Amino acid sequence: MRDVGILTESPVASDFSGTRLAACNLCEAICGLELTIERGTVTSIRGNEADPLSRGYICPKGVSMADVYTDPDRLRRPIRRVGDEWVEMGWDEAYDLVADRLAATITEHGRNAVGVYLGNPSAHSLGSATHGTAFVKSLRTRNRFSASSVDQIPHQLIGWQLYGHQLLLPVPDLDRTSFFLVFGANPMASNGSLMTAPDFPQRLRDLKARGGQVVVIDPRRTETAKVASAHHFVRPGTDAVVLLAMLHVLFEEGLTTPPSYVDNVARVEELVREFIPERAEPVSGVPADVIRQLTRDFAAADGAAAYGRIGVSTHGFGSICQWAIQCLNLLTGNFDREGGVLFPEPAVDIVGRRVIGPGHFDVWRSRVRDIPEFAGELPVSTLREEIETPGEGQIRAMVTMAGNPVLSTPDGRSLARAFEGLDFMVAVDIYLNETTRHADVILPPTSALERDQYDLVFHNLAVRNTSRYTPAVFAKDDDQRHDWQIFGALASRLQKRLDTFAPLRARVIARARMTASPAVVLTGLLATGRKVSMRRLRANPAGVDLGPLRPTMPERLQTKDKRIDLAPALVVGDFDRLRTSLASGSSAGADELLLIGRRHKQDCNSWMHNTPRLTRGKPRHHLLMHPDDLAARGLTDGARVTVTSRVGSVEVEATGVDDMMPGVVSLPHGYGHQVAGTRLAHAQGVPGVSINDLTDPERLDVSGNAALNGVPVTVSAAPVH
Ligand SMILES: Nc1nc2c(c(=O)[nH]1)N[C@H]1C(S)=C(S)[C@@H](COP(=O)(O)OP(=O)(O)OC[C@H]3O[C@@H](n4cnc5c(=O)[nH]c(N)nc54)[C@H](O)[C@@H]3O)O[C@H]1N2
Ligand SMILES: Nc1nc2c(c(=O)[nH]1)N[C@H]1C(S)=C(S)[C@@H](COP(=O)(O)OP(=O)(O)OC[C@H]3O[C@@H](n4cnc5c(=O)[nH]c(N)nc54)[C@H](O)[C@@H]3O)O[C@H]1N2
Ligand code: SF4
Ligand SMILES: [Mo]
Repeated sequence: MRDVGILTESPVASDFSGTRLAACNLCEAICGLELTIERGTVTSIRGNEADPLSRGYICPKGVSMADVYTDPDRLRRPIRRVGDEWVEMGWDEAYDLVADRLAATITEHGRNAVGVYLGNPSAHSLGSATHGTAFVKSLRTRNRFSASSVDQIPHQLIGWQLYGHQLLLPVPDLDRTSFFLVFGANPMASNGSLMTAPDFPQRLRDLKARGGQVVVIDPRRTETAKVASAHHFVRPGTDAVVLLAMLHVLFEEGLTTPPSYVDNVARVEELVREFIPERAEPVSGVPADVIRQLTRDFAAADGAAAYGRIGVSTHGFGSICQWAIQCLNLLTGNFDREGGVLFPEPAVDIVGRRVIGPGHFDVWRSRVRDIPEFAGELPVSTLREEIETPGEGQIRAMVTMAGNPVLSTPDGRSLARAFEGLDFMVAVDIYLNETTRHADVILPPTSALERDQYDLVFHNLAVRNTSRYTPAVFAKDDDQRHDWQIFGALASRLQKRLDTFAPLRARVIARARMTASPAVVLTGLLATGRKVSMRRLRANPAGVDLGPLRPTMPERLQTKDKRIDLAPALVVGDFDRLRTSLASGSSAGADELLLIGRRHKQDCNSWMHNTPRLTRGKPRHHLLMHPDDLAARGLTDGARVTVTSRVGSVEVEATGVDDMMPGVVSLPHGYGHQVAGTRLAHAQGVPGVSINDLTDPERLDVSGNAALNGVPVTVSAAPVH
């Protein structure tokens, strides 16, 4: 037997040879990894066969975990901008500088003058979950933003409205379902989202081998569509009418079997009455008979799960779509049943224990555009104007944490300009990039292999109940800091400068909370859950299996009356906007195309482009369009084209593929690297443009989530330079 480090949880010594277990933090699949280390250097990474959830799976990104650890471009010590130069500085000096500047901003202009943006890797770090959120709270600003509002806010809003908590989200029972209906997700490339399902490809093969069906609704014939039983094109932004027509058919044909704890079914029947499939067809491009048959097949299946992700979340009617998907599952008896959709029961019940609050909506609004908050956050689409518009409450200092909003949020180019106008900006990030280069100070935390990991968020969304704690593989250098240490240090320094009159007891408690390590906090959380102890997790670093998903309803509902109101006012109220949009017809003009995004297996949002392992091979940055759309514009395959939206314009190569629905074009997000000078040198050489120089911050769902998909654009030959 090889030494897999069981019970030896201290980081490896510099001359260590053997294997160690770790967890991949690059996507929601949270795969368990086995690292082979020779004399302190990682020589190979593979999937850990003994992991009860990921069962040995690994994707190309997981293999590059060690590249992040060794990357000479990765920041390890704080840097500060002096003129056009970046100079290293000591941690205490950096903390003091940041605390002084933030405290001065708050003293002079008030709490809301500090804006915060949390990026995606925040959700993948234990320290960020235990300490980052507390730091953000301690700022007591209303100007909180995150990548959630370019992602899954509609899910959270609907989870809160229907089930009483923003993170009480049912997950497809992928391993037992016999009908998997997918709207706007491409798990073959993304490895699943709000559905932690490592080794999605094998799980899908198993599903089909059981005789199950997979049906994909997507404007592109994606990698997932290609292995599905059926695929139907849908015009971007129009899924709501397809879903509502499906609900219409359920009622029309008497196929509804809602659970006893659901109210207002009749109200839903009334709401969807006008949405006949024949009306959905011309709007969406999905034939009426397909909608009818799909509904019948779904209702007849012995265990069916409807699921929708980025394609129908980052959508003008994301909340109606996510609500309708819940209704499909609820009304066909597929909610809270094996083979349908179920709620995971994680070892740390972040929902029931209120580790994260249930949610609220419209308790305050954005200052400039009057847009409601959700769960304490404002839509990131409003960030630029909150920085640039003078007046009481204007953002004058920014804190970004593990995010790159210049590439990942609508009209990122203008956001970059706004950052330049700030009085002060600090970024907690491991790289100098398109966003962090606008900061005055960058505080780089340790990277994933240097810290302890437990997935507080994703065990709550997984297709099987498991629990896993992996201690840091490598020790950090003395002059490195973990993210939780950075948040703790900043919070305490700010408190000293600002809360001098707070009661001593309150200050002591706050300080104790921020100085306990994430592992200590986790030990306490696990103890309250009583499912698995820290001791057991430490003895089983591959993870502990807690079994398949089980029915938990209605006990687990977080609503006051333990019932589900199927027709919440917020959703019903949004139907008027939908009707108006339908009455005004297609948003695209004669010459216009609709732009959507895409993800590739080897991409990781806007980062990881400085590892050659992931960037070699066929270029992935091209604009994909249907060959007929190319020909109609006199363009040929590979031509350089200008793509223009209301917001901006980019030049990029176009490729003709009949995988695209005619009238629809696609660009991946996270490209368009532009950091001049040192570091990120490799990413700088990665071609491509940022799709978010075209997406429009004015296009929002009722939840405040950005409608990144379905942006009207024109495409023409690029001028010869
Ligand atoms: N048009 C379009 N835009 C999109 C999307 C789309 O589909 N289409 N998708 C959206 C979605 S779903 C998301 S989640 C967002 C992502 O948006 P963001 O979260 O803003 O962007 P990321 O590219 O994930 O940026 C990650 C940042 O974290 C840093 N980082 C990596 N690891 C760590 C760490 O351990 N600690 C710290 N402190 N920093 C770290 C990286 O250097 C990088 O700067 O993009 C969104 N934007
Ligand atoms: N390899 C890789 N994996 C990732 C990431 C990554 O960057 N790279 N990012 C991670 C993150 S942060 C997230 S949130 C998840 C996202 O996970 P997914 O949602 O599975 O990822 P996408 O590939 O964005 O899938 C969105 C799909 O929606 C389609 N679409 C666009 N517009 C519409 C529409 O109007 N209607 C319909 N029905 N479909 C539409 C697109 O063609 C695309 O196939 O992936 C995660 N995993
Ligand atoms: S699927 Fe996701 S978690 Fe698994 S190895 Fe790939 S990037 Fe990492
Ligand atoms: Mo995301």
